[in-house]
Amino acid sequence: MMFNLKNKRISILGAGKTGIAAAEKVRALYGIPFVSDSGDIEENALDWLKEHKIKFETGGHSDAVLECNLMILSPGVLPNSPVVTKAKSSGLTIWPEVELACRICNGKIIGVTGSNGKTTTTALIGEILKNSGMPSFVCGNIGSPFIKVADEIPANGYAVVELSSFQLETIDEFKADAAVILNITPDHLDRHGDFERYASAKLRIFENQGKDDFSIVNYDDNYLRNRCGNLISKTIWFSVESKETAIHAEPGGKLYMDNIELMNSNDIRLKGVHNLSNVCAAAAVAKSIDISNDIIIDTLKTFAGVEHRLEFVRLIGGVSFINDSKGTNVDSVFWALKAISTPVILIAGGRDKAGDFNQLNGQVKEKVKEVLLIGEAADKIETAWKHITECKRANDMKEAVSMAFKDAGDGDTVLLSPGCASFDMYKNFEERGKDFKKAVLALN
Ligand code: UMA
Repeated sequence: MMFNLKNKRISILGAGKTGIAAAEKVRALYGIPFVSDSGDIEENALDWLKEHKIKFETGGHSDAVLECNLMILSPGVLPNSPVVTKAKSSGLTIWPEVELACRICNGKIIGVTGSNGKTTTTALIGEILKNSGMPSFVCGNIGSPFIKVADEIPANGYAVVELSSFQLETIDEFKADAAVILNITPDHLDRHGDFERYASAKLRIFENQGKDDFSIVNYDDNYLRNRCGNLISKTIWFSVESKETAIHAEPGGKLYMDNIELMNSNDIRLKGVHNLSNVCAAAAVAKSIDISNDIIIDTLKTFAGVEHRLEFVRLIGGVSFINDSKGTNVDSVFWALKAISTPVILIAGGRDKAGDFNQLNGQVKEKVKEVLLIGEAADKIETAWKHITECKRANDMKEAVSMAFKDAGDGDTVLLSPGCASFDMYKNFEERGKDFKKAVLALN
């Protein structure tokens, strides 16, 4: 039964996309929201709060947030921050936004997490569902909070939810009917402290599943293979390295489903081995909900990927420009470089998330002829790579793009794959990617 919000006082921490969407939903379902932000609230959101006479505070979380029946956390709020710790010790129920969304959702939930590829895979699953004619809503970390649509999903419909470790870390009974973990490599160590805690947050996606639910797991990821062998749910393994799994694909060969040949890997529009792995995961989800092979094949032939994820921008003077602004961790830079076969001029940097850039030394040495460094992490990255490739500094994106174009030769690729968060220079990675594209399109 749907969780009843009527007349409940709900404190919402954070007034970004998530917090405002949560406040809208609480209000629509007759609850009483109180929105609290440690910083400022954007003008539009502020206008909306005032228009609907919703109580709010800015510049810090006061004890007023404790006067509630339920506290909802935006993903950016640390679960061990003073205010949350205080709320916990006073016995309050504290949920992440996705927990509340799950409890007001009548439809089925497909949850997708992983360190890399989750946006592409979520979008691809959404596309397959759309093409199958099933009611479906793509949401979550991909950009539009789950809470926004949760109660609009019919019983025969699906929420396809991209889930981050931030969202999963504090779940209670959140359950996905089909849950995917694509891979786990170090990310967000600045927040989680260490890899084990980060990985454990991600693995919570399987925690509340029952024997009729599906867990879809990457067999090629050693860590996942070791940790996910004994899940209660029905596990579907996928692989691009082993033929042992029911769903597997060979780069340049075939994609197999239930060990039956589905199509040629080369006919899949998304390119790169990492994407082949994402495709296998999406196909496994589709299979778990009985979508026909024809729809899966047609979608894989046409789906071109998502903005800011290895997005081709322009070819000018023999130089290709690729926007991978969504590449916010070290591992995503690895996969971006792996997907490109030409010499690369790499634009990297931003706000560091305790990433280990030395891990890329082999690839950088082999492929990257020059690195243009931007943002706060410039010093750290330069220290890691100055002995293996040329490192230069740029003051902003426009300068980085123009320096890259000047230094690039015929057949080279200029790749923006920052390996860092964007928040030191931009509002988010989308703004960073758009700024890159603007600078590229202005070249002549
Ligand atoms: N804030 C507080 N108290 C705190 C911390 C922050 O009030 O202790 C306030 C800030 O002042 C700010 C607001 O919270 O006003 C921001 O909230 P938020 O950081 O949770 O961001 P949202 O705008 O709600 O966006 C979030 C996700 N952001 C993060 O996880 C940091 C978005 O993912 C997501 O698209 C959106 O919800 C919709 O679900 C972005 C992201 O960077 C893309 N995700 C990380 C990633 O992909 O690596 C996890």
